[in-house]
Amino acid sequence: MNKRTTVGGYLVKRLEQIGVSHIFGVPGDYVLKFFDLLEESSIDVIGTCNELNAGYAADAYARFKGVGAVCVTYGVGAFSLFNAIAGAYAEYVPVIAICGGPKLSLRKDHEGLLHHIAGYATLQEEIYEKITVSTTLLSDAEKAPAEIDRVINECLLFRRPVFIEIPADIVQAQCDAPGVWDPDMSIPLDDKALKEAVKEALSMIKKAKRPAVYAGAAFTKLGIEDELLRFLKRSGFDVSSTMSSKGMIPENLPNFAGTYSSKLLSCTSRHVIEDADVLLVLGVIFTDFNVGLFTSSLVQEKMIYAHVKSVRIKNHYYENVPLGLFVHELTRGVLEGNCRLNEKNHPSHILDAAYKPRPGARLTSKRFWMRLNRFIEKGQIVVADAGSATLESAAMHLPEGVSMLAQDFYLSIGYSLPASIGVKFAKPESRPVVIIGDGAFQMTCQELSTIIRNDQNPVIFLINNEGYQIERVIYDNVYNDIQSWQYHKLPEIFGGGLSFRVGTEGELEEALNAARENRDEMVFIEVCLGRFDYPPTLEKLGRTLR
Ligand SMILES: Cc1ncc(C[n+]2csc(CCOP(=O)(O)OP(=O)(O)O)c2C)c(N)n1
Ligand SMILES: [Mg+2]
Repeated sequence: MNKRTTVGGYLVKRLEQIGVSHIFGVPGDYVLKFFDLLEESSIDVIGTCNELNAGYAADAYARFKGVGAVCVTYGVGAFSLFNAIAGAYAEYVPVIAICGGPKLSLRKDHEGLLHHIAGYATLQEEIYEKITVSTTLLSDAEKAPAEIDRVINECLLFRRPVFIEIPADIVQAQCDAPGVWDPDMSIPLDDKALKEAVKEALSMIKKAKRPAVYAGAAFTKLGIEDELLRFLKRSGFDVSSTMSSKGMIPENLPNFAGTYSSKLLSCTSRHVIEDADVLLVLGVIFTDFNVGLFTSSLVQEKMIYAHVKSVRIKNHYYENVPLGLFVHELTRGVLEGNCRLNEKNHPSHILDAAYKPRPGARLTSKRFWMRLNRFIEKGQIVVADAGSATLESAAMHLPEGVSMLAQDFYLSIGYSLPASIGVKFAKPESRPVVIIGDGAFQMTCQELSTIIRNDQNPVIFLINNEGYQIERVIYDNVYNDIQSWQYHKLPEIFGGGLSFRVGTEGELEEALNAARENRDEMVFIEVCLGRFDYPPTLEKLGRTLR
């Protein structure tokens, strides 16, 4: 006779087994019993001010821990969560979205009367089907274990979100207890395809005079950054990161050429990538921003394109070739080479210019970003919001041991502040440095209260440029203005942290010193910049889009 448990208990156990130690969410009557089970478990429940922000936090958590989870109530909760899960789907982030639901026993005869239902009871699951790799409505307790295992498996395998609805009267229904969690997650391997792909790639590489690597975030997601680093060190090939893989490659590596976004970012990376006669595109998902908003001219005939489990060279497709193994074999086959990048062009030189604060001088955006780059230090994780913050952060030169998180494809503004909460729970030893525009901040600012409530210690730079500057730079009209807030007063209202409002270079220094001295506290810095004071990369973006 199998051991028995409850459906809710089964789901909680699986979450524990796959490494979820924090779950983000907002309760509601349809999901209270499941929240009780979470509270009794080893998983910490982190309440956020709304479901969208819980989703953002779970997304960021998943990017660092390999999986994240969020739990909300039916309808009002699940629909509020939607945008965060759509972002996770777009950016390949494994988030398990769990939602309570009205009792099945009531749905039969009273569906139209049940609160929070929009349209009909299964509508939310139908909608979630479009933005997840799998959904399930746990309507049969005996079948629930297989269903839970199936969707969790798909979440981890495809590294994309899934949706589980657990009706209130199923939470405590009996089912078989879970065994060990031990599914085969390995990427399928076709040994012959691997050998042929490596052979073809090496023969191209041998003839190349200017080979280069364009490396994306798949290495971080698969936890195989070391394979890439070994290849880069042995081959000496010039390498650029994408915006989303920024920080993955130590930026002091002699062959690191900067972050690539064609005409938007560094000239060095542009030349290295666009002048390469063989370009190894490894673990990159092409998006408009990582081809410089279509300002690039990458030629497919010169590319060796390897992603999670396939390789494409010219018109040859090799399936079931795991990225890590492919790069491993390339490292074995490639000749040892020296770095070709001219030291003079190394991106680290952007830090050569001395920054001497001029205490009474009005702060400009150029000087602010120059100073911020010199503030970033080991142990921090830069969490940049969509808009100028992501662009300018990508143009920074990061010290070793600093990574960057940005939703650089889906670009939902307001993501960064709640995301920093997930980052801190996933990487407690790190200090998030949030860079967020005033427009973005107005979307999700309540989460300052969650940061304070959980004694988190981010440094938050709120860039007050009086509205939607990234839109102003393309085309300006009154709709890019926003209500002016006394942003620096919010930490006091929410109940903690240190807060500063800076308008001069001297004031910025005082705030940065406080951030350095108070490492265990949230430090909030409202940075006042002119509404038409466009930072350098944003100016380029404006020119491109105009
Ligand atoms: C949720 C969401 N709504 C609207 C947009 C469209 N949008 C893109 S950038 C932007 C303005 C960003 O302004 P702000 O955060 O102040 O950054 P700035 O460019 O001023 O530094 C808007 C409204 C979006 N990307 N995401
Ligand atoms: Mg703004």
